[in-house]
Amino acid sequence: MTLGKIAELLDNAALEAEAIEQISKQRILSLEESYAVQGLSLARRYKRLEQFSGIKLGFTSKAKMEQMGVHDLIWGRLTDRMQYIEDEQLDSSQFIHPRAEPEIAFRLSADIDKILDRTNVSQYIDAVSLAIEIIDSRYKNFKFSLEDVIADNCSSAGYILGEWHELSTPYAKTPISLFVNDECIQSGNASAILGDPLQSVFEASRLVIENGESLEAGHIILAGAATAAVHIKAGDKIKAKSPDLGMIELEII
Ligand code: OOG
Ligand code: MG
Repeated sequence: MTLGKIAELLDNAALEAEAIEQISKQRILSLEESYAVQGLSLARRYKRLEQFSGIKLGFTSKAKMEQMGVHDLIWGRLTDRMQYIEDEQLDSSQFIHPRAEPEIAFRLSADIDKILDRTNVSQYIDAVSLAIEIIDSRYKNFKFSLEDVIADNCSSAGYILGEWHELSTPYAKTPISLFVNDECIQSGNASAILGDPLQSVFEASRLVIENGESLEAGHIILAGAATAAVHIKAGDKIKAKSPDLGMIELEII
């Protein structure tokens, strides 16, 4: 099976909301090949006029690593088509077995041209927000190897951003909880994300530079989930909350 064919299978699985067998059960992919498949499947989205909108990191918290049994940092690409706004309803029929997870998002104010660190980050990032990521593995039973999930664009399916706050907001240790139908299902802390979610920005800038991807002003970085993900279904009302970053609500139909 060629890398292009694998990209086509994964892209069609997402389009048709139909799960497929894990690629690793059919063909061994190296990490490099997995990222190449991801790039090829994104190229198919760009051809349909979806626009690159940023990158996401995955497995940046212990809660997520333990839930999914994968222990390496991964990164994927986001597009404008994946963004939902709060008043919009999320149509569950467009997904296979969607899950929601609470995250922190950062907004870029300048194009990334170097690896960021604490001394220069304020020249590149101007805002932070609470976010909900919708993940939806294209593999049956939401089961995958590291290589599988990378090829599948790290299960990226959707994201919702809360209100933007200045970078001086005390977000780094803010408590974050996720409610389904007003019941708190997950609670954690932003510091679960690599010790400080800003660390995800540094990692993202390194990955972007190393991989020749361009991350520009206006794009976003999703730092990774602070807690394990929860299943969502039609009829659910999802809410993420932080005392410092506010609240996001989303209705699933
Ligand atoms: C892979 C994506 C992981 C995160 O925030 O850790 C991720 C998955 O769990 O399906 O988005
Ligand atoms: Mg995530």
